[in-house]
Amino acid sequence: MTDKRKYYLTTPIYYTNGLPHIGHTYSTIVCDTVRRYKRMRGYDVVMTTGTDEHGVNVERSAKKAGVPESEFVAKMAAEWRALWDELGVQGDEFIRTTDLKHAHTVQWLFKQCRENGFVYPGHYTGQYCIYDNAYVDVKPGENCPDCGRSTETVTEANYFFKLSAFQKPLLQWYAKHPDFIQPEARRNEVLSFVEGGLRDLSITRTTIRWGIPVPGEEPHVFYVWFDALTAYLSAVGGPQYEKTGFWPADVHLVGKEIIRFHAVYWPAFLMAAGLPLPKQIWAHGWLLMDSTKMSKSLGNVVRPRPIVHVLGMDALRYYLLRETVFGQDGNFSYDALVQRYNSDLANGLGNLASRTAAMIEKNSGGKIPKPAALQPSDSALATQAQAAIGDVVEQYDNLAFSRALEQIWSLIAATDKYLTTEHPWSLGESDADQQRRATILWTTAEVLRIATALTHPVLPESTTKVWSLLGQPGQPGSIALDNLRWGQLVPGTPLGKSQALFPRIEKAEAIERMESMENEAQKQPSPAVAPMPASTPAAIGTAAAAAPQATPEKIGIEDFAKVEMRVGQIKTAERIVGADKLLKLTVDIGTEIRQICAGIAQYYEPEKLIGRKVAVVVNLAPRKLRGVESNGMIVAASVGPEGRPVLAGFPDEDVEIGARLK
Ligand code: ME8
Repeated sequence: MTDKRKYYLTTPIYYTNGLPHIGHTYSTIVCDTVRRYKRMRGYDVVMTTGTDEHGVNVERSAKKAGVPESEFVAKMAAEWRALWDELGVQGDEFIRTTDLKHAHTVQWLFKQCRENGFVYPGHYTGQYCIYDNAYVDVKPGENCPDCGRSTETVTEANYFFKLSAFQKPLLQWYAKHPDFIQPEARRNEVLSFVEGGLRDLSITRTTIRWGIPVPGEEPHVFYVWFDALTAYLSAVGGPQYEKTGFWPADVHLVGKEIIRFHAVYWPAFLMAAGLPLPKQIWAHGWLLMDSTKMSKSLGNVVRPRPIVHVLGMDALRYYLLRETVFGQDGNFSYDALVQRYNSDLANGLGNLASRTAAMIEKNSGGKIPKPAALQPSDSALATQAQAAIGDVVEQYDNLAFSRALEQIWSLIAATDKYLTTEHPWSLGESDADQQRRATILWTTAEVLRIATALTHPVLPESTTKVWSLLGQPGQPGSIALDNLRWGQLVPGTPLGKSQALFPRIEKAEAIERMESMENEAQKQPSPAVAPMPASTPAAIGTAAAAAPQATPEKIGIEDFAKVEMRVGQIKTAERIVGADKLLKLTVDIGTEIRQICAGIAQYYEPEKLIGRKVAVVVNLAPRKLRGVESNGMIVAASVGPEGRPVLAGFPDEDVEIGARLK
């Protein structure tokens, strides 16, 4: 049992139809900084990030890459994860919307909303592009903005969420919780949106296949935001959220373009289900490139990897938090990045740390010296450092990162100035001089210790190095900020090994290296688009049987365990008019009778299949084949060059229907 205060914060879950750029990196680094800071304040913190993997765009991207959606999103999610590791992001939970526990949470939330009377069946009408298989946001008669082809007005069955019923409750909630939406400008924007009236929301689709099925209502799948937002709850226990104690979230941190979904839809879904609401939604500004929002669709993106490669992860973290006022838009430029790196990190923190260590090494045998009585100049610095502790804590609390860093850096600048004024290097060897030098060096090292602890949430890698250089035990992240005080640096502590911190770099050269890496990266196909091994099982129901491979891709047992295969018995079988390769089967899988289409019509007589036991993949997302719903897949070997299907079976024993194949 822990009696620590709990704190739960989230990044948006990012779409997997692209790779992360530094806009996404910004949100994630902010969250990671808050997470580290809150830990240092004694909270039991959970931070989640993750990937939003369903929907038409993923369906399309996977199709373009020529791979199944599941394979596509798995590769992309792995890339996102790897990148966060490289940036020192300590996410506690990486939630994917294709996780089973997430599907259960979405289905459960829907059930709660429905039972409480806030969900009803209806019809959605929109302009549909048959070529792209998606609704597009145009008027009747207009062409598809993506492919230019004509669109059709299509009406499909949907479930609707009664958002209109929540106008009053939401306005009351905002009034009672004035800090719910931050910053103020976004709050005003949301208020006027809600005051203008709310329309009910379509939350399922029957034209999309790649989504979480609505139980018992196939082919309905959940549509975008009902699925995505619920990830915040899935990450901390889903229906069992009370057990983890992390719901409601303390803050959902998002970019300003998705504030409405978070501050209107999400609280309405939660109210409808009778669940507690998050405490705050914080919408930050955008990183701009030449005054335009950096975004995948515009293609004006800068990726984090080249920056981390050339300047280190802390340089990017520092730049993003120092250069932009949190909440407002900020411009990105390589020039300003390298400028900050050289002036603040190499010449600022890095230089102070290495010269302090060198002076202690030389004058005090590598041990922290013992100070004598402080002079006014020492005390002035002590006062400034002590005040910085309280101020910086307050600024972190208000997510005012740039101000926090500004204050720490003015402490560093004051210390540089102090050293110049006191010039300990020109003191002699008399007792008084030695004592004075010891006092100056101790004071300098003490400022450095405090600045290091305060900067740790932003610069985890380099502050850990400075910490050990000062001979401090453990990690700066494990100290309690509430106990940080001036005067705790213990004389006699041996210094640790010195390590390179921020080597100065020539600006033009650094920019050239980063830009050329970025250009190279832009030319590469995304990992999910790169050629991948074809899938091997001769699956009937999929379009084509794959050729055998010389070296199939290895998977772990946990991957295999995701495929739920069971013994099924064919109950009925019939041909499908207009589809000469397909049979429509009904199959008993123990718990229910499923309708499954199988591409075996040219090789098996339907009537001879009745009663036959077959292996069935039961947890495959339902799909339509030639307009007929198929909910599962029959397993077969693919034989010969034409891929003749031979049903897998159980000739030796009368196996029980529903038995799992493992
Ligand atoms: O919207 N500047 O995902 P997404 C700052 N899946 N932040 C930026 C940015 C920029 N130029 N570009 C992106 C989605 N971001 C949904 C979210 S949440 C339940 C579902 C950041 O991949 C910012 O946090 O488009 C923004 O809100 C998010 O990335 C959008 O990521």
